[in-house]
Amino acid sequence: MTETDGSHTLQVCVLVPTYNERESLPGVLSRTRAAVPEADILVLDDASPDGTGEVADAWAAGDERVRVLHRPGKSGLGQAYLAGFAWAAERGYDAVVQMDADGSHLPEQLPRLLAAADGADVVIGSRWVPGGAIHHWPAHRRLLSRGGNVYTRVALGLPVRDATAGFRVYRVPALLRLGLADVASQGYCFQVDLTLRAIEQRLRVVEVPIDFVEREQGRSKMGGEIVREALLRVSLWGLRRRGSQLAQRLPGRPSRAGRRQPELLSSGQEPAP
Ligand SMILES: Nc1nc2c(ncn2[C@@H]2O[C@H](COP(=O)(O)OP(=O)(O)O)[C@@H](O)[C@H]2O)c(=O)[nH]1
Ligand SMILES: [Mg+2]
Repeated sequence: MTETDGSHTLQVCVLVPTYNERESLPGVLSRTRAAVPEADILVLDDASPDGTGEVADAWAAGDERVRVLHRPGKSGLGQAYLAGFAWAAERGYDAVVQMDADGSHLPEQLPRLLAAADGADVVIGSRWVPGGAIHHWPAHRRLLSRGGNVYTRVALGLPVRDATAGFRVYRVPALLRLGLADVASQGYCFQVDLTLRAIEQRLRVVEVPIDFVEREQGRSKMGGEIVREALLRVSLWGLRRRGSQLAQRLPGRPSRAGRRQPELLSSGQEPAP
């Protein structure tokens, strides 16, 4: 995407993962085209039984900026995004956007996220920073998101308020430094995994407030299994991080150069020599 309004000049590909989103997808595509007309869109469909892939193909036939990657079957949000990242990197995009297909992420707020990407490697559209909001979520989902983020922040020592957020921008060269080949996480955990990797690589991570709106059509694909995966993996990563921090403080062990306190890690400073 080459914007001429001065806000940013990035070639952008918006990645939209879909599984059974045939009612929601057309609205999201048309709103995205209106909000960021110069961006390309890649729909990542996992052979949705409801025919979402065909709906996407019909759109792509009438709009050369919309493309569809058909994947053979449901293999989770994380794997779909990894395929999308590889697709965009091969084609030389400067930045990729992660955006849900169910309308929860407002395409109208994309320009705000992209503007922030001018000075950052990772932009997280955050529900849990001042100005961020969640609309039409029942109390139990709010609690799950809030509790999950507080736990993640404490367990991992991350300087991020909404590590599970799925509305993001990544600069592609920065993304390629995250060692994506061994990412195995799936649902919310995928977002936490990449946040942790970004912080550990000392990428410039910023959070921008967004309005998250509960879907009006279709059903959520995230269930108890996805929550359990996140809890288990985050706990293991937390133990690993705490363990390695402790090991560095033991007498006789020189502290490893380049390791800094988590609070400083998203400042965008260059790693210590
Ligand atoms: N390609 C693909 N997309 C998925 C998969 N699971 C979920 N999605 C998409 O990921 C986005 C977020 O999922 P959703 O069910 O809305 O999660 P929730 O917002 O946390 O309830 C939606 O666009 C889904 O269609 C999957 O296995 N494969
Ligand atoms: Mg959703």
